[in-house]
Amino acid sequence: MVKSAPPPTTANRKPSKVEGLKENSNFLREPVATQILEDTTHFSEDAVQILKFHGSYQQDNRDNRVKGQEKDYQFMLRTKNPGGLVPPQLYLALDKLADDYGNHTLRATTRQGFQLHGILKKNLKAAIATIVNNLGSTLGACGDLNRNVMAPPAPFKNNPEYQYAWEYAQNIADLLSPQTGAYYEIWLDGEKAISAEESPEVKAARQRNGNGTIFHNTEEPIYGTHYMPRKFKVSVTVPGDNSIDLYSQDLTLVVITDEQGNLEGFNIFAGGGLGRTHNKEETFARLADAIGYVAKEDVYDAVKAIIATQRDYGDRTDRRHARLKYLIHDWGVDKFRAQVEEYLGKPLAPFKQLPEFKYHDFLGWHEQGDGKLFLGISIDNGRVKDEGSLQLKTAFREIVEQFNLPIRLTPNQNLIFYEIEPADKPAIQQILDRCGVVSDPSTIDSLVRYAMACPALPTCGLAITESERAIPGILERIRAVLDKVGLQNEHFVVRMTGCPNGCARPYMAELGFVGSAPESYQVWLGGSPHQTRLAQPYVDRLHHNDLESFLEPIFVYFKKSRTSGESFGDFCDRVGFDAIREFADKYKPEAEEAIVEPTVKNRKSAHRISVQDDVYDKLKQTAASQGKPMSALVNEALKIYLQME
Ligand code: SRM
Ligand code: SF4
Repeated sequence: MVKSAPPPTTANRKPSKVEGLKENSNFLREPVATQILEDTTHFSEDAVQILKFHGSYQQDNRDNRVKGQEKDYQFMLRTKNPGGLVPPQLYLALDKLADDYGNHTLRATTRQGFQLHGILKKNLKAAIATIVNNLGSTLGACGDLNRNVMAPPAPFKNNPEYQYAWEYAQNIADLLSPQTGAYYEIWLDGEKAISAEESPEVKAARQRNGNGTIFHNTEEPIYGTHYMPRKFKVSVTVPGDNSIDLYSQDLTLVVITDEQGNLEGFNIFAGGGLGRTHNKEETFARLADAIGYVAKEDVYDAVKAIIATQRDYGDRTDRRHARLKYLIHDWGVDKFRAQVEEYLGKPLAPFKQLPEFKYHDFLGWHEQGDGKLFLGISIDNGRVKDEGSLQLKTAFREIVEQFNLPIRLTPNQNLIFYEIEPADKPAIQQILDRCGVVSDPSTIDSLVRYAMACPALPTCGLAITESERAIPGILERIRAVLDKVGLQNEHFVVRMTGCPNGCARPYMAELGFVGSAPESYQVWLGGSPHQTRLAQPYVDRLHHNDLESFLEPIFVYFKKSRTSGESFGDFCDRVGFDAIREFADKYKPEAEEAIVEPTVKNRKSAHRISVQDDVYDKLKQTAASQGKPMSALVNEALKIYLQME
């Protein structure tokens, strides 16, 4: 085995444990190759770190934890789908795997991939082999390397910029794909699956040595023995389209074309990232900076130069300080650019002017520009399942089976079917209607439409609070408060995560909830409706029971003091937190129909109704479990009692 030289950043300091595991893994083979053969329910801690590079996380069902008993071990598998592309054959294979080995659901992710949850160790090999044999891959979906490359999911066939974004998302994914044979040896007994041919340009670029960007005589010319210091996230987009949340990425390329639509080159943004740790100021969410422009001929070398800069100078001693954002923060943009230019062997050109970036979700029926149609469907928090009258999983399977349609997953956990013959629209619509799936986005509550939540409990080992399971109730309650204060049609971007890692990008939301203690969230305000500004933390711990009393004054202030058409996030950013706090402190709810308080509490308002303590406690408990405000429950109950309905 040829090892690359130790990275310069670890020359005088102790590298983190994972660096040693990577070095000793023989390019991601061990200890996974040995332990997958063992008849056990789980891998060792060391193997788990290497398993991530193969696209799988060891988890346990946290709902089933029992003190003194072995955890209910299971595995999450994540697919890598550049630009969100899921061919029909792969979709059907994933749908079946979810039933055969998983928890009967598929989870569309915030980076345009799919996750399967609940797979047992004994079925892991069969599951990965099935994915690879059906045109998919999980290689590099997790781990310290380039993750899924994102691109706007809209299939605009008459807009060359969008086509270039897809093409380059795929090519950069290929360029930075790990080259080790470990994946095929372990999961496919050494058989290399048939996959789409790489572009010759990409192949040549991988081997080309630009001033030290690659290692020679090793299985991994770009990554070397130690791979990256940490995960690395890339997106490719078009001017004005922020569907991929570009400011949160390590690296974003923006397609620049001439007036005839011919590709000229790319603007480069770098240094975005969201993961942080509560109470550790040295960790923070950061927006990407504009770095420069590169002509299309040099784009692969520029990407390699950026990768080499982070690979060689990123912090390998402290994993909390290892992302590219910290390197750029510590160095400043100029020093970073200079190092990239050294690897590239030439200067980057100045950044080209861009229009304002806007968020698009592409939901509903649309023309795709060549006579065919595409259809974007909203999936609540990305969870594809059959439940009650909503048979989402069945609907998607039937559509793919009958019409053989390719899919693009969106960065907002939704899905787009495309290449639809107009003549097939009625039959597809019929399947959706029968399965209770909404295709007209205007009928979805916009709070729900633009919201996202990460999986959190019960699968995520890092979750502090609920997220995916809690957000439907939270959104209903936010809607109720908006209705109450007279903001009936208002909507804004709400995002929630069960911990500060930021998987549903809450720090870019107008209202972000970040799990901070059991049943409590840090609340972030002031992001923009198009995710171009970072929100800021407003309170550190809001117990979910206090949601209404917390939001009401802020919404009332927003209603009274907003400028015409101003969004909630823009308002919070403009007036500032001091003003919001001052208003909230002085706020007294206007005459309410019924506010229920325990008898011992204050009775100033003429409209308050007192109840006994035990009734109050029970009411509070029921309201929390049903995710409803107490006043709504009281109203419902009283109306029945008074025979008003
Ligand atoms: Fe994430 C770790 C889920 C997008 C930042 N993320 C995790 C793990 C694997 C938990 C773990 O390490 O044990 C979560 C698995 C939960 C589960 O039960 O499935 C997890 N992350 C997800 C997904 C599924 C959330 C979703 O709602 O869709 C997303 C999968 C994307 C994909 O297909 O590749 C996902 N994660 C993100 C994003 C958003 C993005 O990439 O656009 C971020 C913030 C952006 C960033 O990276 O800065 C994100 N995830 C993290 C971090 C913090 C990284 C950091 O720099 O500090 C962790 C923890 C870690 O790496 O140590 C993490
Ligand atoms: Fe888990 Fe935290 Fe990511 Fe949510 S944000 S999936 S709780 S790591």
